[in-house]
Amino acid sequence: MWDAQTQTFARRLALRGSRRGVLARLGTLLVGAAALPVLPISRARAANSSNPNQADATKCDYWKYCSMDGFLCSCCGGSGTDCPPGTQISKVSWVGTCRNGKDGRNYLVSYTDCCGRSSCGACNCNANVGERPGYEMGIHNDINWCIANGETSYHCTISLVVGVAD
Ligand code: ABN
Repeated sequence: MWDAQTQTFARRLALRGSRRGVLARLGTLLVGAAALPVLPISRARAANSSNPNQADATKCDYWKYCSMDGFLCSCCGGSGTDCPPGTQISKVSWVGTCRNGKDGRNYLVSYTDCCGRSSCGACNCNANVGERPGYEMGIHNDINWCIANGETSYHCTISLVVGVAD
């Protein structure tokens, strides 16, 4: 049954065009399918786990972590807003817009990596709301921004509410 169906399909395909044409279309299909998982749009939309009503800085679903990508400094000897001792704040930040369930408003939040010590490894948080690829630098989080510093090793990430967004 499977053989018969495959045979019929192959015959129809052969009748419709040249072998080269069929191979070209098949190639396009394969390349397209392989590219799908790396398309930035599918990755950016992948996660929206933040909870507008969560306000615990050690929890990844804290409302202001909606564009976070990294280890939470509040789990690494620092706080939600301060780098841990022995680390330096990165010269480059990225921003996101997150909704605070307390007043229902959207806030501009900046995220900054803390540098100079090896990876903290605790409370990994990857939320990514509104995140875009590197060519939109200010909203790209999936990179070690400590590369802008003398001390390039990445430890953890902090975040600050910058202001009301709407
Ligand atoms: N901006 C946070 C980060 C650091 C290292 C690697 C990926 C993401």
